[in-house]
Parts: sequence; C-alpha cells; structure tokens
Amino acid sequence: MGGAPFFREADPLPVPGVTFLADLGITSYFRTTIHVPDRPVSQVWIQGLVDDGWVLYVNGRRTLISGISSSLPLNSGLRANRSIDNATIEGPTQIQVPNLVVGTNWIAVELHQFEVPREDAVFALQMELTYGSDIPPVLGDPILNADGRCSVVLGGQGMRRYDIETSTDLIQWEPWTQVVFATNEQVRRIEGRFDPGHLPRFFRARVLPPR
Ligand SMILES: [Ca+2]
Ligand SMILES: [Ca+2]
Repeated sequence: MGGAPFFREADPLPVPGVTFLADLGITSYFRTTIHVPDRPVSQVWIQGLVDDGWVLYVNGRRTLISGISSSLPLNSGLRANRSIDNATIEGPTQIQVPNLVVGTNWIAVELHQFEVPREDAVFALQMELTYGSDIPPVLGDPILNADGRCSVVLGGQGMRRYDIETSTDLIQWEPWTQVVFATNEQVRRIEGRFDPGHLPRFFRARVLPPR
C-alpha cells in the first residue's frame, strides 16, 4: 500500500506523512514483514505514531492493544476509546514477543478511530530488536547504609544504556536511575541515596535501546 507514516492529517506531524489514507473508515489494516536472523533476540522495543488506537499482532498473535477497550469484542466497527488530536511519538517501549521466528515474521496492525468521519488518522511503527550476543548487565551486591546512602557496581558493555530499578519484594519495581556507558566502559559504581525508612533490597538492570 505504501510506506509509513500513513496519514490523514492537516496538522504537522513529528515525522512527515508518506502515504495518504483515502477512504478512511473506523478501522484500517496494515501488514508487513520483518526478517529476524538466526540469533537469540533478547529485547524488542517499539515506537509508535498513532491516531487514535491500535492493535499489534506478531505472527497472528495479539501482542499489544492501546487506545482501544480490551474487554469489548474486536471488530472493524469498534471505535477507539481515546481521541488523539495530533499524533505524537509514543515510546520507546519494551514489549514481550515470545513467538518471533527465524526468518520472515508477519507484523499486522489494526488502527481504530475514535470518531468518523473526521479528518485525522495516523499510523507508523518502528520496531527494534536487540540480540542475545549482547552481554547482559550484571549488578554486584548493593552496599546499603542505615542513613540511606547506597552504592552498587554495574557491569555492562560500552555504549549501552541501562535502566536500574529497585524493589523491596521482587514484585514491585521502581525506576532508580539510568546509566550510559562510554565506549569500552565495562564497570561503573553507581551511588545514590534513599529514604532510610524505605531502603530497597533488590536491584536490577535492563538494557535500553540505543538512541
Ligand atoms: Ca489532527
Ligand atoms: Ca482520529
């Protein structure tokens, strides 16, 4: 049908529209393929440009629903439950895609409108995969002081961004800090301070997508 962003929008977009959406109804459907090489995929990140709501399928499996009620039956007449005036870039967001395969993978999207006829609808999706040859980050045992000061050693790889989160129970995780390693940097001591009454007990690091 053409290239993204697909659009029907008179106002400026963060990424200029490429393919005009003629005959706009409540729901529009998009489909493409991506090629995944024979390497373990460690993370999948997406960024979207969406007006109004959308559903993402990977190889026929519903992977994400946003801006549409997930409790109503999904069909071409279902309206989005949010109205986007002018689409902005959402994400990057990490998603779980357990059913990727080596080779060709089908990416399908249905885009739903809040109300029609109305002269705006936009869709674009960027999907980024990181591969398992990346060394996963390692956190040493944190040093926690009664006054709330804390330090922890992070082992990682040069030019990677890491998101460090903390938890008191391994269930609820809270963002703590982000770290960007310089080229060839492998170890960093991260220091911070917490409320002494609510010291975290656990730390974890996640790789963030490159900017
Ligand atoms: Ca608009
Ligand atoms: Ca719209």
